[in-house]
Amino acid sequence: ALQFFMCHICCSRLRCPPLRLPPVFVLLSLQDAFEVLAENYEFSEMEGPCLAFRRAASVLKSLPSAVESLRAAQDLPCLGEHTKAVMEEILRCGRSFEVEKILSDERFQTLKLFTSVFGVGPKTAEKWHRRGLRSFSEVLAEPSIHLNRMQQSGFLHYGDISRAVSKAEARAVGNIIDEAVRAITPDAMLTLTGGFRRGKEFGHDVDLIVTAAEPGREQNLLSEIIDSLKKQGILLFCEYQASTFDTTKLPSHRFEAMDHFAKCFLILRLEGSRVDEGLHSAEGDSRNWRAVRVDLVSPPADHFAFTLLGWTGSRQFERDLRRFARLERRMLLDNHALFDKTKKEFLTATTEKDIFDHLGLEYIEPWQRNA
Ligand code: TTP
Ligand code: MN
Ligand code: MN
Ligand code: MN
Repeated sequence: ALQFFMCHICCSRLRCPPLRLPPVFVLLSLQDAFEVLAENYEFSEMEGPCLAFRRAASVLKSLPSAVESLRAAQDLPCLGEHTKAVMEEILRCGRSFEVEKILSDERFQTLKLFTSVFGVGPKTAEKWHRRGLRSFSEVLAEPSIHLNRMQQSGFLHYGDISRAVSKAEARAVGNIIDEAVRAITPDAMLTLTGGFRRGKEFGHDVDLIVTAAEPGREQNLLSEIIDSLKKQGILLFCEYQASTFDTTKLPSHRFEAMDHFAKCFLILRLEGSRVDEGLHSAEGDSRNWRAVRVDLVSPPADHFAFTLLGWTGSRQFERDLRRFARLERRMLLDNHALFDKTKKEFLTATTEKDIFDHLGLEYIEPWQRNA
């Protein structure tokens, strides 16, 4: 039987499944309010307003201090009418009727709960909700629902993988993969990317890039790493996606488009990382390990810089950078390449700095990319 427990207090408030309590509201920050609105639009597949609120949250984040007056709010860029109205309401009364309505909305709460499971996206969550399902136990007890492998692992390791990963745990995972890589070939290179490269203390997973010294030599690398992890008995889940990369294809316009380099989504068993589970602890649970989500991507060496820039994130930073490239420079940028539409040619890069140079931008340090 699948076992799971709910955790409401580990990682960031908005990432966690909502508390099923009567709607008693703590004072919301503007940023949190915008995130709730964005997520609600995402659940309704309304990309325009969703991105508008994400951008608004990002603008607030970039400010040296919190916006506390309507006057300060008036001068901010990138804010539409709707955003301004919500902002005004919160600055005036300390709360927003619209946001509170969403937070206490049964559909929003259920979709948030379901999408907190690894492998469950908005579409699946919506489908389960439409069938009248409201809790994990109802989903798991429903005979007509077929969970795919990823979702099964998502439920099985729910407690562990919804708990934040610390920097020390990310380092430990990095060391395990690094050892596996060095046993396979001496000339491969492992690079930590994602939120931890941006200097974050906690993350929801560990993102790593593995490349060989020469283009083409990376081909079997991921499969061999996976084999090694399997032999060590620490591979709890693996979805491997072979490369579909085509050097002649133009970079994608759409940010959420598929990544073409070989990659895998893993759940690893990390030994010696027992977290004090406190009240959440199941009776008699004294294991000395936790499950950790790991993403591995393996580009050919000559495309490494684009992958590093693309996977370092944040998502909002990547969106903004690609938008800037397209609108200000007539260039297409994605995780694989940079194409100059005026010159009609691909621009090469061996470092991230080369890419910023092509875009006519000063180098932006990873810790400055937390948009
Ligand atoms: P995430 O790991 O989702 O996010 P994060 O590391 O910034 O934050 P967290 O601490 O919550 O893990 O994604 C990191 C970057 O990887 C993000 O900018 C998008 C990119 N990415 C792709 O480009 N393609 C993919 O298939 C995946 C899974 C991620
Ligand atoms: Mn959590
Ligand atoms: Mn990450
Ligand atoms: Mn990731």
